[in-house]
Amino acid sequence: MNSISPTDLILNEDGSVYHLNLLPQDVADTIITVGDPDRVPAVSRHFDTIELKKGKREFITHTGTMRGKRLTVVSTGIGTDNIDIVLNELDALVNIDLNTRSVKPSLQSLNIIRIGTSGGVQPEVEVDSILVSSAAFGLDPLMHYYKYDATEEESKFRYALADILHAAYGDDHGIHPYYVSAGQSLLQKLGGGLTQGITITAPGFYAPQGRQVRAEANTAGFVDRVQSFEHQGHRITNLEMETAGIYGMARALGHQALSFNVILANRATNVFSNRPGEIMDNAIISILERILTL
Ligand code: R1P
Repeated sequence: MNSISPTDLILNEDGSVYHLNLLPQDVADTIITVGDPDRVPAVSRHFDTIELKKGKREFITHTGTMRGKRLTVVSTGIGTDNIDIVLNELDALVNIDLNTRSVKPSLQSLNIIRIGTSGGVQPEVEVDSILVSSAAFGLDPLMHYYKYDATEEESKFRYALADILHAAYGDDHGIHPYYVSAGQSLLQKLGGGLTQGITITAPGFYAPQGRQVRAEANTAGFVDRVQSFEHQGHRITNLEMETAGIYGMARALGHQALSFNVILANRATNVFSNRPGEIMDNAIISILERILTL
């Protein structure tokens, strides 16, 4: 049995994983991820009991039960660099024996469900609606650092967008998309009746999502280009900063992942929600109801 070194998998003095500050018994097998640490109590206040509250940096975790189902909600902060940490450490909690530092003989698959916020790119993606990501393009680099199985179909999507972006911005721009589908069993069980679409995960909020404020963006026409992308009848619906990393790491580690996105802005119509807090609170309730059916 190979032992994972203390610098490859760092543990705190109490044996908890380095950034999440959690022990194996602290997490449920259904895990809700949110970007904003303040969204953790907004989710856990619907639990009937809360057994645990822990945190470190932007990674706040509450575990409890809701109608008999044990749930963990953890904040990831912003970006797929944090997703690298959260998904690896959640996996270590269930699939590595932290005493012997060896991979367990029988691996556990977690359900990882994101409740996030996002901007629509198609005019018909309604502000204040909930969209579920059937798949995601990552324009961030995370999954280029991991080996994972992509289907032939996924590779075709990847190169279809790569061709468009490289033609627009040049090969040395640094945009190298990857493409990963949602966990199919979670999508089927939880995604019914909601708008489904392809999400773009960007490595930043401003120019990497085609925004122009004061620093001159090198991404002119970005929203128009992703809006007009179409492959086999599928279109890009929204932009955010975590979903592709979650889908990719879940694939690499053998977990099921699904991302719900509350659409707070529409980039095509330049509309921003005038009641984002209330919309998120309502979305949390309706997504929790779906999760309880698992
Ligand atoms: C940017 O404001 C943040 O909001 C979106 C983006 O993905 C990014 O993390 O999601 P969250 O509201 O879940 O953080």
